[in-house]
Amino acid sequence: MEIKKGIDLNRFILEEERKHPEATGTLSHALMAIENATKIISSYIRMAGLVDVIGKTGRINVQGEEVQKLDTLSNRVLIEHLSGSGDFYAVASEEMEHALFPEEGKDGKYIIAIDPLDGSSVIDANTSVGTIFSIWRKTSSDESTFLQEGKKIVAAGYVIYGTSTMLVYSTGNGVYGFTLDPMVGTYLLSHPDIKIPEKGKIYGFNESYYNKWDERIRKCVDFFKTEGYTLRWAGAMVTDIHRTIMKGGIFAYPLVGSKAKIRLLYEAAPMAFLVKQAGGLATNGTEDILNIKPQALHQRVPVFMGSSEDVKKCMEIINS
Ligand code: AHM
Ligand code: MG
Repeated sequence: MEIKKGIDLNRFILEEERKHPEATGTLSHALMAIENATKIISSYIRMAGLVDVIGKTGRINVQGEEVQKLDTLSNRVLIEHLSGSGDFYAVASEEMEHALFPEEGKDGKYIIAIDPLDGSSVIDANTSVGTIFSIWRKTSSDESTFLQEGKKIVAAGYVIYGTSTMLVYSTGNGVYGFTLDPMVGTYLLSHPDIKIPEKGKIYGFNESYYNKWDERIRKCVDFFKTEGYTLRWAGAMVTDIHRTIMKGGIFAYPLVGSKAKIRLLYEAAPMAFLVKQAGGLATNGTEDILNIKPQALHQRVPVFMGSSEDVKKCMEIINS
């Protein structure tokens, strides 16, 4: 099929499904549920500042972070849309301590992990935030079904609520980007077959931790600076990774002291899947992120991902 720019996401999903005669349609339903939920989240975000969706709820989540109203709202909207179809057996969310089994009695084939609103600490500054999702096959009937390597992802994507709202996803067959036409309320294919440049000129590290990094990480950042790279840090992984995929370069969140920040299941694995599908690399410093089997739902990992040459150079320095 020749991929025409401008085709809407629903048609694209269905045409993809037709390429697999054995497909039952459940993955398509799942993707459409996310599509609809993220349109609603986008509309709330576009109204932020006018309606009462900004600010803290006063609760602390399982990550030990303050829960923003938009975190709760996004989590609820996604779960509502992911329930009821019978397609999903379980949902794990960065915002919930335990996975949810929303469809008791039905034997959904897929499980989904979500970061409902990534970058919520910058939402009140009106900068870009996002939603991250990954869809996997159910392998067992309890929470341990989520403890799978990223290479087993069936589909993953993110929505960036940026200058425009864009949904970027992959089912393991390239990366496709759809921009939401706000007048019509439809995602339209705007970025077919996205490829990350082999090398970029931007490094995205939170350099305020320079003194808390291992010396080898400092050397890596010093190298990029000497080479004339420029720093960009949005404070939202979706925004930083989207920029990295579009423009090239490297995004990293190394250990700060002995602590990692990025969550393997909700953030690192789906983003690594997309970056690799776009032709880039993603590692924790010693191994491919897609080969790491989580030991726990909320496990965190160091990440280095982006243009292949930049990630390779950084690993060369770190492992020398
Ligand atoms: P969140 O999902 O609670 O928003 O936290 C994850 C975010 C990432 O999106 C981002 O890369 C990182 O935390 C920002 O960290 P920092 O506070 O060091 O800028
Ligand atoms: Mg996040």
